[in-house]
Amino acid sequence: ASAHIGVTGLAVMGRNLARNFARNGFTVAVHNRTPARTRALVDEFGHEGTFVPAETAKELVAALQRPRRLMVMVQAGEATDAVIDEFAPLLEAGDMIIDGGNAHFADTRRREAALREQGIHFVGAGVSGGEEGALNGPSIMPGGSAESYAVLGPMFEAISAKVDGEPMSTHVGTDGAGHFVKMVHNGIEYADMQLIAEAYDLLRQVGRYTPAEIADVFRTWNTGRLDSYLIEITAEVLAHTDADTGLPFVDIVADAAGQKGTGRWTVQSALDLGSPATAIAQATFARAASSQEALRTAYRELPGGVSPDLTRSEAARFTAQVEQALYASKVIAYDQGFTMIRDAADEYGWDIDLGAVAGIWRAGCIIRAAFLDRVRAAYAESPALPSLLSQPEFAAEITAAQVPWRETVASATRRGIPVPALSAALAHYDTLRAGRLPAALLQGQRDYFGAHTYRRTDRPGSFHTHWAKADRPETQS
Ligand code: NBP
Repeated sequence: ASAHIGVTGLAVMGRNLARNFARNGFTVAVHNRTPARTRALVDEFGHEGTFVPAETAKELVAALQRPRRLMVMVQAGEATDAVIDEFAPLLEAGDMIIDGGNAHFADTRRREAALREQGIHFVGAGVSGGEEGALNGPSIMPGGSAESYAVLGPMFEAISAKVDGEPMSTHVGTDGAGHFVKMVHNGIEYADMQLIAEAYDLLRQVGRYTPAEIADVFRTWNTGRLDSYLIEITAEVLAHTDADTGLPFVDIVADAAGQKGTGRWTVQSALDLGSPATAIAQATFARAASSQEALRTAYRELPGGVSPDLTRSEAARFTAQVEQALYASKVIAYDQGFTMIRDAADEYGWDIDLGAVAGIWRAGCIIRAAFLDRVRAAYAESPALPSLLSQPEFAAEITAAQVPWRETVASATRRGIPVPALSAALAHYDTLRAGRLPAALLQGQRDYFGAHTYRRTDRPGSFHTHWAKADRPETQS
């Protein structure tokens, strides 16, 4: 047995990860349900490193050094369970199964608990960066036991993306923590993309800029605090012209957004945790709404607002406002994501270093952004920071952005331009900022119809008002 690691599942992700391991000097045993893929990998890329092709699960296991490390890169869901059921009986205590697919963290928790009974370490590892990241350096978010990270960490760190030599891999936390963090990464990605899309829409409809001009605006923004992969690719998409029609590419694409489910999972988890991830939720619903054809037809002719033309200098001023609104909303969306991770850590008993999470998102993943280095530093300085807005620098930026942020959302609303994520982020800010919320009235309503009781501001205890009685007496329970 000579292989440092085995990879089973050699579609785009598995094949590229196997090549990445091999290019970094690891001997990689490779296997796929359909053996043609295994042969194709070795034929095409065998020269890149040392591969040990295996036709069967038994052969793959026999090729692995102890403790055996087996990375599963198959379709998430039933396929992952089928592969685990096939391999687990061939492994022994101390061996490790790594699931690098996009599993739901609850499945990872279930699988980890079951395999732990057999002494097998099950490591749910979030792998971001798509096909390109898998090959050239992904951001890796592994969960599972600390013992498993002691063995796997150096291998993950070797193949991961780097920032100034620092690897984009860290032991996120136990059992499903890695897949949870990967899920939230994707939820934040949904919010970031939607916020950028809303900013584009405003520049187009209010500023009356062309897609090519907006591409230039994004290029400029990309040299400042918004510097990120998503802003960079947005500029490229907006600058692209459709070859068939000569029209801006963005104008010939059907405006119905797809989704593969990680945004939805994030929102479902946020609801379960009671974590107010509203910008992420609105971004997910915005995709859903865009695909509701019949509803859109039913609403289409209804009146909206008015959109007076701006002078060029007014448009330039508006553009600067939108940058402020986008940045402030982005800080809120990330803050919602980090809050969710903290809430989940409390719920599931994970010890998650939020600064380390921000750190491994600086490269190799879709939400990579210059701004994450400041998030990392903020949590490194105060690990218990309740919110990014508790940090003076972020608080000062949001304070400065406040008026233009409101102006942007107000302009959009007056004109009837939908800004669900920008306005949800602003509402989140105002909700948490408020000295007193109408939640007090909700408590009154709940007590009225359901005797749900309320707490008072002036003394401890739980109270109920007997609403049906004429004098509405209050009792303490
Ligand atoms: P797919 O998700 O398309 O899965 C294809 C692989 O799963 C093939 O190797 C296939 O084998 C294998 N497979 C299936 Br389907 N059912 C199986 C079964 N019952 N037993 C054994 N093998 C089975 O591949 P992918 O796009 O490379 O993604 C792999 C994982 O990585 C997924 O969980 C995905 O969500 C995740 N991921 C993907 C990306 C991305 O950009 N694509 C990014 C990040 C994470 P076969 O060749 O015999 O059909």
